[in-house]
Amino acid sequence: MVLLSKTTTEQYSCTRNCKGTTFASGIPIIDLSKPDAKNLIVKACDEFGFFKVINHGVPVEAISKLESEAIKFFSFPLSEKEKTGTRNPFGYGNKRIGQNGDMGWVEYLLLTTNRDYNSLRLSPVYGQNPENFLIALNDYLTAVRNMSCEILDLMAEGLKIQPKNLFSKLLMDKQSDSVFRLNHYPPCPELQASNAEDKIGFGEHTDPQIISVLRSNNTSGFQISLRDGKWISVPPDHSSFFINVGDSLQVMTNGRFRSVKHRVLANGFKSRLSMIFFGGPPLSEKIAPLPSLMKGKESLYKEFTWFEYKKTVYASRLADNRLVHFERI
Ligand code: GA4
Repeated sequence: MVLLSKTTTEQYSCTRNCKGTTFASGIPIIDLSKPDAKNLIVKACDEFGFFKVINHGVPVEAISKLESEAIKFFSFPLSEKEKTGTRNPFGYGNKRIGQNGDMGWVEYLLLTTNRDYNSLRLSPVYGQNPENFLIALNDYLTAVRNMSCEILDLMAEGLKIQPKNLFSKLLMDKQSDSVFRLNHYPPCPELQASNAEDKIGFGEHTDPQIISVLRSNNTSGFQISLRDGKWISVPPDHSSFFINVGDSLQVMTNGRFRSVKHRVLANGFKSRLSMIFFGGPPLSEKIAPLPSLMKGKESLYKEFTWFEYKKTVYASRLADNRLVHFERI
């Protein structure tokens, strides 16, 4: 049994599964319809950089339509999926993550969200009627972007930052450099043996952007790392969203909020499908600690543009700490 501090909404209760992974049945849960949401969001970001959102207002149909389009997409033969354009960085990818040698038990589709999907070749792989894929994608992204902005506004209010859209306006900007990712983790046959070791689906990393919004089907595998370095499994919940603080938000809060390290373990029997929206700022945006959050403390980071940070991100391996290059010594 691992003991954790009392969280925003409930006491973490942890059990160990047969492989010794700590399973947390309680993570901070934020009900967006409740008046105390803003304070609970701040508390969850202070403690974990991670929380689950319920009563989020994203229509169930928007989620299920995109999910079924994604299932159709991933069920095509590899050669067909590759015709949609291989990742560079956008497009279809299989096992290779990024450009620097990271591998995982995963296939994915990585897309820009600037509402111009010309980069996507409208191949029949996107379904009998490829337009349906784009409509589902657009509906989902609109709803999830709006929810992300609501969360960021509540966060700013909770932090007493003015104006309250200081974070959300970066995502609403036409030039916002946000990214969307569909990840499919097929069942991994190697894991079916009773003595099999864990296998990495998507290796440990932090997300570089401001905020990440994850939704998955009901297959487990997602884990977060606590401040003491222990990994805990997050029980899946297909009707909720999971929110991660990204590196840029860590910098803007001068290290107060933590960009949470996370990873996905492959499953021997069930497919996992996840959809992640990474809310990022425009390329020219300057990222630096907000003076109102410094309160006499020294700035921990040098100012950089999102463009500069992205260059560092794409030159790095998944598990690297990318912010060290921007820390003040
Ligand atoms: C992690 C978060 C997002 O999935 C992503 C990833 C990106 C990629 O898949 O191309 C990176 C990774 C992510 C960080 C380090 C580099 C770049 C893979 C990788 C090895 C789209 C992102 O923005 O950064």
